[in-house]
Amino acid sequence: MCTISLLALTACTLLPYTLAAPAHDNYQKSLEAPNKNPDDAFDLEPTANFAFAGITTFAQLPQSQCVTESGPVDDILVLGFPFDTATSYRTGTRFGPNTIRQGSRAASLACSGHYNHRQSINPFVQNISVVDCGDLPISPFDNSLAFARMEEWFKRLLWREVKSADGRGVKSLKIGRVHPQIVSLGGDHSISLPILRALNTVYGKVSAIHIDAHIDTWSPKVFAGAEAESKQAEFADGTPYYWAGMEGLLTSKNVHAGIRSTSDMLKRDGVWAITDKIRAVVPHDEPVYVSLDVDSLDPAFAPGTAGPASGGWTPREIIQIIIDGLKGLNIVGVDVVEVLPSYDNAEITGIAAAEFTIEVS
Ligand SMILES: [Mn+2]
Repeated sequence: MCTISLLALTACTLLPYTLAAPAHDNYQKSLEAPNKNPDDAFDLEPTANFAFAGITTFAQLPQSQCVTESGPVDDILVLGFPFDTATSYRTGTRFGPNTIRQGSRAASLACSGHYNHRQSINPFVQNISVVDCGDLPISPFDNSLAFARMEEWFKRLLWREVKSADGRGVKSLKIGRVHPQIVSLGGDHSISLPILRALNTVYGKVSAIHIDAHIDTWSPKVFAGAEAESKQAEFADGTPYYWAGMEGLLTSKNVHAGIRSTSDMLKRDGVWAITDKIRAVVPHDEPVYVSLDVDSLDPAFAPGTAGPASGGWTPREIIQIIIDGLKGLNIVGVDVVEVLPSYDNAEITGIAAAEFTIEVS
């Protein structure tokens, strides 16, 4: 009988082949290739397993020294922000960009060489050029210097001419020319502020879709303390959207999603109610910025993050919200932040963050 154990099942399944198959059939090729001319080279055509070969860039994209080179840039630029000195709790998100890159190795394989089955597109071959620009050089010693430099680097990339003749980047109605779309990998969440300051020079006010466990609009007087006696202490991972609002970088049509106090809405009304709400608030034809903090996930799905909060979403829910909630919006910039590898067992958070980055880009 073949139902007693897996071992017995395997033995019974293999037995007929063992008896019926000729000694040298073509069912599987042997690495030794005994009938092959020994002078022939091995077949070295790329296979699916090549996802795990070579140097790690995001989704195995070509790497470009965008920051130091001059001339036109590609349509979409993946850019790392190894910065975590504005973190209020766990430190170490400066290593987040490379964790997301590592997580993307499996993601690119799952997408069959970048083909995205969920959205039925291959974002990397649709006449759009995408490169991994590596990480920005950011000071870990002086946050005011770091913020100024993040803004300036971002601005310089944003204002570079786009390579493709038909301008597949993001068109600014305000400026009337095409700019690259920059996908930022964090880093703690404070990086959103210099990015939004830089985007403001091209797009003016943008509407933010901020997906996070926390509001990140804390009053600096509360977050840093009323007696902080340091202006710089008011710029932290819990205050970027407070400052973005106060500095006039945002429209009045913004969304927080994933905040723990709204988890009941997901349970009560489901993912579709949240996507409907996002689409009802955010304008469809005006510039939108998407900021995705991985702590919006439950710590079960994102142990590697700086500010974990229980009772969060699943990756499946966030992916669905990205696909259906953001469809057709005029997205001018994206960040995926707060990945912290030292707490990230089995690359759980890095893989989820990579998947989000692919879906949202
Ligand atoms: Mn956050």
